[in-house]
Amino acid sequence: MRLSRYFLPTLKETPKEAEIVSHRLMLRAAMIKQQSAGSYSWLPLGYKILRKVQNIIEEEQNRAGAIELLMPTLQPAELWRESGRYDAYGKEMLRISDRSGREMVYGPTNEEMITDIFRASVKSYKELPLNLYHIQWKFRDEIRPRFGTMRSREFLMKDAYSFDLDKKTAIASYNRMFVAYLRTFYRLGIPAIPMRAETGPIGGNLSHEFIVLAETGESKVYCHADLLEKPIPALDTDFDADLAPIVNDWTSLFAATEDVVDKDEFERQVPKEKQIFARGIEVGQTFYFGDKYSKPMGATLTNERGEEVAVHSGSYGIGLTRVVPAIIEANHDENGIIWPVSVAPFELIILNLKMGDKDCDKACEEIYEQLLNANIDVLYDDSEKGAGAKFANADLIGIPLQIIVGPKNIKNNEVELKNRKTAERELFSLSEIINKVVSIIEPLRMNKV
Ligand code: 5CA
Repeated sequence: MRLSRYFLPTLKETPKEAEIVSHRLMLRAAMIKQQSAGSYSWLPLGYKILRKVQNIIEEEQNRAGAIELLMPTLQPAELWRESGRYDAYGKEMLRISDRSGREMVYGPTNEEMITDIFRASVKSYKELPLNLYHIQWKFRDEIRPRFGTMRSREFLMKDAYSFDLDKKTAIASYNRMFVAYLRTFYRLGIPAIPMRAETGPIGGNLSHEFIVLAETGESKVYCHADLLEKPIPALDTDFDADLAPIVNDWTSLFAATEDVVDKDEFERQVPKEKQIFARGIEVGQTFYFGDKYSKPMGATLTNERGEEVAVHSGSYGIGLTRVVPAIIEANHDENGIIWPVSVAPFELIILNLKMGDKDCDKACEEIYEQLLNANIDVLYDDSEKGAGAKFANADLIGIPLQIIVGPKNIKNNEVELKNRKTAERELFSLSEIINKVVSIIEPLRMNKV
């Protein structure tokens, strides 16, 4: 992409309304624009990141055996009456009626609708286990939408729903999502710690919130410091095997949100030097709620003994539009964002420090072509701005690698390669630079697991 043909209306001034760094940087880097309270447009740069986040989530959901579908945003109120949540959900649910007075809701979550899909077509226990997920916009009329897309009213969520014959197999499904989440958040550049959590309006009695430690987080959490060092399940993890050992390993160390924890118990169980009492961002949550929806909605199956039983379910959410600011909270400095390569909107930016200089222009065009051919996601800053403005802009939008092409170095057929994270700069000849870039970027795409 050439910057001169892109749409990137970055801001010089820091917007006053933004209270936390990720919100400020998302506005300044022209990733989002507020449209009304808690509702945002995703501008091209932000949308490109959101799509990369979505791809990683899909890859890991699919790897764990979940199957993607797509349900509508508007749902009939009858479904919510069947489960009993139409009245219970309260003011957070946006209620609408159509031209014939039919009551609808803008889905805050999809337990009811997925249970309806399940009961319409699954009849035999032999079709289980089944895990269906979608990535769709949700609406919750939050009292205090704030921090940009971190807590918004309209937000993009991945929600998966598992169906099993009994509690034992349902826990195995829960474990598959638990392990998939460890891998997903690691690849997104925000290793998240699973913590025992309150179940709220979703229900059930087994739940974990996946928390990224950050000072600006809204959750208060207690956890054991060794959880920060735990290895992430590897790429070759067999999702058909028993994953309980991995889950037990993670859950054997103390980790819980303030809502469910007894502080004395924490202080008794965790040695003083290992105690972490901190703030965190909840990027995902997993629930096992048994037959809470299947029973009232009649989602039953005949088991091996010919008995009719309500199916056991869980649901598993990730807020994509919250993940993006969470990545920024964990990856930035005073100059701007530092994207992990796995989600970077572009992997590399070419800075032409002197547009109109024949040698600079020629070198930039050649590098740009060669990088495209090498499958590097590259942005070429071919704007007429001065060198200082280009440096500041590249640092602000956080592209992991910069190739700096200036009139002095190009006389020796050399360009500079700058690493956004370490700020290291090194000179390379035009003949070396492409291979060098490929060798740096390729291993980082998967984020090592
Ligand atoms: N049905 C279940 C799991 S699919 C569910 O809705 N869980 S949830 O309420 O915990 O939401 C799942 C995730 O969506 C949260 O972990 C969070 O990452 C995200 N989320 C929830 N509310 C908001 C919000 N107002 N703004 C941004 N993201 C949100």
